[in-house]
Amino acid sequence: MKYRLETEMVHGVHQTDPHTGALSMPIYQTSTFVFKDSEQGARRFKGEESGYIYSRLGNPNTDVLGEKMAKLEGYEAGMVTGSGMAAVSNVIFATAQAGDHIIIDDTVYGGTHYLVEDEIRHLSIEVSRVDAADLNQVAKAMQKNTKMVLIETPANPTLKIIDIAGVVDIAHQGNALVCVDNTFLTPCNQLPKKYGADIVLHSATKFISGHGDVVAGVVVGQKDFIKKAFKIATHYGWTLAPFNAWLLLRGLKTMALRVERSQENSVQIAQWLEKHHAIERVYYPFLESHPQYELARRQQTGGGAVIAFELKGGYEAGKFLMNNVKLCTLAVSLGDCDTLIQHPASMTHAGMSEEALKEAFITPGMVRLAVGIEHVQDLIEDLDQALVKYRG
Ligand code: LCS
Repeated sequence: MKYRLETEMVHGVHQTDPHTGALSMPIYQTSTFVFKDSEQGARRFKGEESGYIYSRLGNPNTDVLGEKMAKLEGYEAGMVTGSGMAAVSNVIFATAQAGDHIIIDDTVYGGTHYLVEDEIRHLSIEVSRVDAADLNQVAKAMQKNTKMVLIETPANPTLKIIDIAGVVDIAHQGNALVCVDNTFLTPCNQLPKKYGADIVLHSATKFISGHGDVVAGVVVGQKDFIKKAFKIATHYGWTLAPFNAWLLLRGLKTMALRVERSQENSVQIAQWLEKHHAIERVYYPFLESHPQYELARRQQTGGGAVIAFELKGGYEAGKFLMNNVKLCTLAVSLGDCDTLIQHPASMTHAGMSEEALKEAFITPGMVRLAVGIEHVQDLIEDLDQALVKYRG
């Protein structure tokens, strides 16, 4: 029986302990698993018998989390990694080798940008950076050896929206796979599979954890692809610890509620910011002023819980705001219960060149607010007291 997403997030894949009946899955905090005899060990290594061997090669907590995420995103299989960046690396390594070509949107999390620019290019994997919101640019960048197109939508930190179905159409004509980083929206708000995406990845550090206490990643896709990606992850050692997987399984149970609350807060804050005299511009997908509002409404079921904005006083005013909020916390990351505020140009995206920042429309004055689940009025009052104090 297939239930609605909110129910699947609570129940989903079976986690009750068959030995004790414990409702909450035990934490299999073990590095290795005991064999009955040498023959069994040999059979497991040969793949003739299913069963656990060693936690880098598989562990009940990490396996269940991968399976659950695959189910939620609507794919055949899933796996987890030690960080969101390990998930991005994993997808690139599983799709492209030296001599191949990948396309990546020009607005992505800083870490993803650095990975591609500082590491992947040196492995003789060709990379084209394009504005994938303009489908002509994707079509133009396609080459015979293009293996994968990687996009974030909404993009970090500008909230640019990319037409997933449009990108898939172009990529598939050239036999390239499309990977969507769905960190900002989660399956609660966007199912890239519906639009034909081949692979979905997450920084599970964000909404899946929800409590700011784990760094982790998720990759889901077709069985064969995940098998290949998993092999690579075990070789490179991108494994997630069992306890971290357990925390994420717990996080998933409340994800729908947290996402709902934080995005209700976000809508109200975005609308309030838009009317504030100190604010120049607000970027939030479900504001009618967002340049891709129609696309966001079509592709997403919610606007998410990240808002970017620019102050009339520019960078100085933004710095003042970040140093004078009392409830919003000055920290990077997003998707937590706590509202976090940060400055992309000097923090999450600080290592990008001036030119790359310009291409991505990450302006020096842009501030990013990752909205949490606090009472919205407290958040608005906190932002207001800091905004009105500024005397530029
Ligand atoms: N993908 C997206 C969209 C992200 O926002 C991040 C991290 C990653 C991948 C990498 O995940 P990690 O390895 O950190 O789990 N984004 C961060 C951010 O915006 N602030 O701090 C980290």
